[in-house]
Formats: sequence, structure tokens, C-alpha cells
Amino acid sequence: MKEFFPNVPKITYEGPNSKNPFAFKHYNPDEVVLGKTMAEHLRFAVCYWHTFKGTGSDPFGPGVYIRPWDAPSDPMEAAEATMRAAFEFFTKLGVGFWCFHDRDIAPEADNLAETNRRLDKMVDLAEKLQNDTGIRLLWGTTNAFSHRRFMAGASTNPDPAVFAYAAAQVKKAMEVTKRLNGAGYVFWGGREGYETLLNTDMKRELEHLAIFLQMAVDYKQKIGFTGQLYIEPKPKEPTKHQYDFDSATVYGFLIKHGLADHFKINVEANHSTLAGHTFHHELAFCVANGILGSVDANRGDELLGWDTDQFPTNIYDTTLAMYTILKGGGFTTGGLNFDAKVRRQSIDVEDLFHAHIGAMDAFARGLKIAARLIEDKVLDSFIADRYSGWDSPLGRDIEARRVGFEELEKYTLEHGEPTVRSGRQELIENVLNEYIR
Ligand code: XUL
Ligand code: CO
Repeated sequence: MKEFFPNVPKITYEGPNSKNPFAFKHYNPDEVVLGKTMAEHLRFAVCYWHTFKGTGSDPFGPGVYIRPWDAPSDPMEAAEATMRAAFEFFTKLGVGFWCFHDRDIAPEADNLAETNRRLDKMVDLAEKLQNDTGIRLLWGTTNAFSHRRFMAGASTNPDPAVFAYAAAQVKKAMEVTKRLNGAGYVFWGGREGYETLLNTDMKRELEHLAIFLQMAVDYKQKIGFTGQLYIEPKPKEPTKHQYDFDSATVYGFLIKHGLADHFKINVEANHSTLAGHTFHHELAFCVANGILGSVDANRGDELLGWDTDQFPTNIYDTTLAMYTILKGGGFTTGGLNFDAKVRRQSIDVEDLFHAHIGAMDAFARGLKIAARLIEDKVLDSFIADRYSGWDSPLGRDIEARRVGFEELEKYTLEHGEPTVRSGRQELIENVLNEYIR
């Protein structure tokens, strides 16, 4: 069997003093942290689209990577080589999961029936390789945004025939995700948004989006797919305005349309920052509302306003992310999917390993620091103290909804001016930095 990464050994944990670039310095899969192994906490997944289908193209130039798995000129032979390369990569890296779009693993043909036959053929191979390696599918999804038929959206397209095409595609993608035992299925609203309101019936498009999602819920139940459905918010790009703007917008939309019990959120770090939030904010909002499902772990660039999809390296961010995820009870069906791509100049296949090793180590450090913050109740103590007034008779009466404006006016007239207190932000930041080592 052809080896695609002959220069890369199986990546193992060598500890923080190791200088070996092909070793983990912090991610030790079997090490137990807060009662679970690091592998169980972090549930790392490699994404197929950037890692194996990415070409390094940008708006100023075509692809620059020359990949050994692209060598066969027949598209199905290339698809098979790509999948074999992918499973060699997952195994050498030591991740437990992968994620894909339907069109990543099998090239589209001239008609849907033939496209589906190709997909089935590649799913046969994926099923075999999953069984051989023990690697599992974190989630599947549909690419209903690249083909020209989807230029004005999929479920929010002005043409119902495009809505129908997208439905047929999602139906098939859900079936193959079920077949591969996927723990989840993601809806990212590719081009579900608008370029200009001058040609857009927003009310109707939003209604169509809700109808589409309800159809997906119904079909999921019909075929007995037990994986979790996720929506992945993004505020812009490719459209000027994406309907799934951020977690709060999506949550409100789901509640309005009676869909909230069926979906959780797949939070992407770079999408959070594009929405004008921190990654931490989006995770905290989801935890506060019990809708955190999974994470697309990447980062943007502070100076660039688009989705650069870089690999996560910032320990401060991974610490606060893991802290919030742990406080929310940790992952169940979800995990950390590296929806990230190496830079255009990183043309060697070894760069794909360096990128993932660094990202996994960054999250492993974040996990360990977060565990210590939780064990020592660092932020909990500050927060408990800051809100302690709510444990007084007044606070309890308000939270139990026993009092209204009249009682509170009476209280204020009797007690006068409240005593104001420092928020102690700088102190907490200093304490936090002491933990980030
Ligand atoms: C696009 C993006 C997607 C989704 C899956 O910004 O994040 O790759 O994660 O369709
Ligand atoms: Co994503």
C-alpha cells in the first residue's frame, strides 16, 4: 500500500522538554484530567476539506500545493487516493475523529443519481477504513454552496427547484452520515444570506430556511439517525449578511420556529470574531443556554476582516475555551474539529502535521490550565463573591419572583443608596496570567 507521509512517524507524547517537531509536548491522550482522559475531553477531529482538498488558492492566484494523492488524473481514483492518505494522516496523528462534506470525498458527476453512486462508492471505502483504524466520524455535512446552482443560496434560494436540489443533497448526506455512525450532522448556511436587500424577500427566505430545517428534523427521525444536529453560525462571508449570524441569532430563530429541541450550536472561533464577539463569548452564550454542541477550532487574524481559518495557537484563547467547555459539562457528541488550513506558503505535507500537532498541544495546555482554574475555584470564587448579594433575602425574593416594582421601591426608600464595589478586573487578569504557564 502506498504511503503518503513517508517522512512522518506515528506522533507520540514526549513531554514538554522534547525538541522533536513530530511529537506532542503537552497532548498526552491517556493522561487523566478531572476524571477523564485528555483524548475523551478534547475529541480532536481533522477536517477533510482544508487538510486534503485545500489547494492554497487565494483571490490572487490558483492552487500551489502539489499533493501525492492528487496524482491520478481519473477523479474517482484521485478520490480514493485522497481518502487513503486521509486515514494514514488521522492514524499517524492519533486523532479519534474526522469530518467531511459530501463533495469533499466524492467528486460531483453530471447528474445527481451518478453523483450519489460515486458518493456511495467512497462511503464504502470510508466505512472500511473506519473499521480498520477505529477512527470515527464526528460529523458529516453538505456542500450546498460551491456549485453555481447555489450562487443565490440553497434553502433560501429564490427558486424552489434549488431548494429541492439542496433537500435531495442533504437527504443523501444524512443517510451516509448515519451509515458511517456519525456522532453529528452540521448545517453551515453556506450562502444562506443576501448580497443586497434590493432583490431579497428576507421574510420569505427566513421562512424557507425554517421549513428546510424542519424537513431535516423529520427525515432524521424517519431514518432513525440518532446523531446530534448542529447549526454553525457565521455573520458574513460569502454573503454580505448571513442569516445564521451568531449563536444568539440562531437560538432566537430556532425558538421562534419550534426547532430549539432539535439543534445545538457548532461554534467556530473565527466566525465568532467576525461577528464582533470573542470565541469565549460564543461558547459562554451556548453554555448559558444549554446549546453548546461542538467546536470548529481555529483562529482569525486581528488585522484581517475575513475568515483566515488559521490553526489555533493562542494559549489564552484555548484556556478560556476549555474552561467554558468544562464548566458546561464537556463534550458529549461534539468535539474539537480543526476547521483550519495551513498558509499558502506551507506547501509540504509535513506542514499539515506541524499545524495539527501545534493546535492539539495548544488545546491540551488550555485543558490542563482550565482544570487547575476549576480545581482551585479561581474564577468561581471571584464570581460567587461578586454575586453574593443575590443570596440575601432581597436577592432571593427577586429571583423567586416574589416581589415587584412596588416592594422594590419600598426597599430602596428604606435602605437608600447601594454600596458600590470594585469589579477587580485587573486583579483577576493577573491571577489568570499566573495560571497560564
Ligand atoms: C465555512 C465553514 C465551513 C463549515 C462546514 O466558513 O466553517 O467549513 O464548517 O461547512
Ligand atoms: Co467551520
